[in-house]
Amino acid sequence: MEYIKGLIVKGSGGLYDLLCQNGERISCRAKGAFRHEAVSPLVGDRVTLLHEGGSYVIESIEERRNMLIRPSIANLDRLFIVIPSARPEADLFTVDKLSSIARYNNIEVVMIVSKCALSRKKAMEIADIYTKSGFRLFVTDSPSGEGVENIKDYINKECKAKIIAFAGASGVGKSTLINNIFNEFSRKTDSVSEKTGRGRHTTRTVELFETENGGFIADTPGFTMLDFERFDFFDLGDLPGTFIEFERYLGKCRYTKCTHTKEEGCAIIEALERGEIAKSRHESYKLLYEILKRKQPYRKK
Ligand SMILES: Nc1nc2c(ncn2[C@@H]2O[C@H](COP(=O)(O)OP(=O)(O)O)[C@@H](O)[C@H]2O)c(=O)[nH]1
Ligand SMILES: [Mg+2]
Ligand SMILES: [Zn+2]
Repeated sequence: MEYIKGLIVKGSGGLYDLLCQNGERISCRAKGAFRHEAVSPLVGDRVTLLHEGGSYVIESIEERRNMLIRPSIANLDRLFIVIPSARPEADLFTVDKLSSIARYNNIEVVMIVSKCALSRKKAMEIADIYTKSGFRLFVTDSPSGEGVENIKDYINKECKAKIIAFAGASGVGKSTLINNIFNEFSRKTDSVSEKTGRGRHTTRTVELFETENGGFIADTPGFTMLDFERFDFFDLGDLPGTFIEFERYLGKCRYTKCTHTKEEGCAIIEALERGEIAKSRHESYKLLYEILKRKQPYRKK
């Protein structure tokens, strides 16, 4: 009997692929008891394996730093949200929603404006919104390779031994970008998009690929399925704190119960009027506010 530590890099149909500390890759199942405890191992989980009689079983899961339900992944350190300048048209509300969910889960968000050559004007507009809001941002174009080296440098330097994922609506260029950044993954990520059909992903499978600096990267099937009523989301009271650029104004409104949607003397609305907060971000905030207001109070995990 022997215990081994590993990281789940792939999982489907109850079968998991693990990368062990000694570099070995093992395929195995989880112990049956997980089913009764209503936990199931996720990609990104750090686990202990029991090796007995020639077979391996996942015995325990280390406490998670965070988890997202869709895309289904645990212990994410950084989320790259890909926003196209065109084709498909950027959906900033969904971007802001995902960024709030990530922030609530203590996942740092980096924005990537993709396909910038399709509309330089729109790319600049989007870049302005998110740099003003305090996000790290890259602008890329895959056909010409513009911006790709910058992201690669950033990942190599700032994401050592970290788990990172690319998210964004279907067709925004996630897989293409990942292939350009990490040539060594080309075959693997390509085969994923071939099987499922470009832009029409039906799979929810997430797989981690090892990067040069000991980190891991996940391509995801998009976030169109991210779902508000589910438990990866949060309560109304948590909402203002998930907008990083609101932080310096919070606590400065005239009313202590200010919702920052329409009140007189609201420090956030005043900042918006002075141009310090982007209009589209505040629009997303108001929409999220309305949705969360209607939602049943969230029961903590
Ligand atoms: N013009 C242009 N097309 C791109 C760019 N990146 C990806 N594409 C194309 O957009 C489509 C969707 O790309 P894909 O990487 O599969 O998107 P994903 O669904 O986000 O993974 C494909 O036809 C790509 O060739 C880009 O930077 N510029
Ligand atoms: Mg893809
Ligand atoms: Zn306010």
